[in-house]
Amino acid sequence: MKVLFLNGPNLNLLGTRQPEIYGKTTLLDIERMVRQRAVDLKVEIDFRQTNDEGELVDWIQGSKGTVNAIVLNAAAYTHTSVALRDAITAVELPVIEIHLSNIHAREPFRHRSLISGVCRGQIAGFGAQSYLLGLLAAVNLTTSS
Ligand code: CA2
Repeated sequence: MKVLFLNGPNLNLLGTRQPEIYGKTTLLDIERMVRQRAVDLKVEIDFRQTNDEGELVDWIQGSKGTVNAIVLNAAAYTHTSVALRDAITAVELPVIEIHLSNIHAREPFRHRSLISGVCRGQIAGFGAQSYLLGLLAAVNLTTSS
């Protein structure tokens, strides 16, 4: 079983700025945590980050037939990208939307996700743990279907 983790814009800055919102953990720390848990679960991980919307779309399209599920922190594109929504719809794979922060408790423009309706579910507000919860959700979806 293989799970693709995709991370959107500015998540490469994690742990370096705005620690009051996003914590002090870097994206590399999170990747290590995910990989460690994946060993126990016997899951192969592909973990990527980009600041480019088109690259995210390309990665989602290219994942068909190569992974069992996608765990996606689309960052700001969550709230703006019809292109991502369309790519998720087209790929016909379970996509789990995750966020570090509770987007529903933040500014009104973050309450709306354009991708929620085409994802299998959303995990938000648990900091780095959101990634581990996303991994568990992906494993459960794949092994119970
Ligand atoms: O809470 C999340 O995971 C978000 O997806 C993070 C995005 C934000 O636009 C979403 O509304 C919620 C922002 C990621 C940028 O992260 C930064 C980290 C450090 C410094 C600056 C930005």
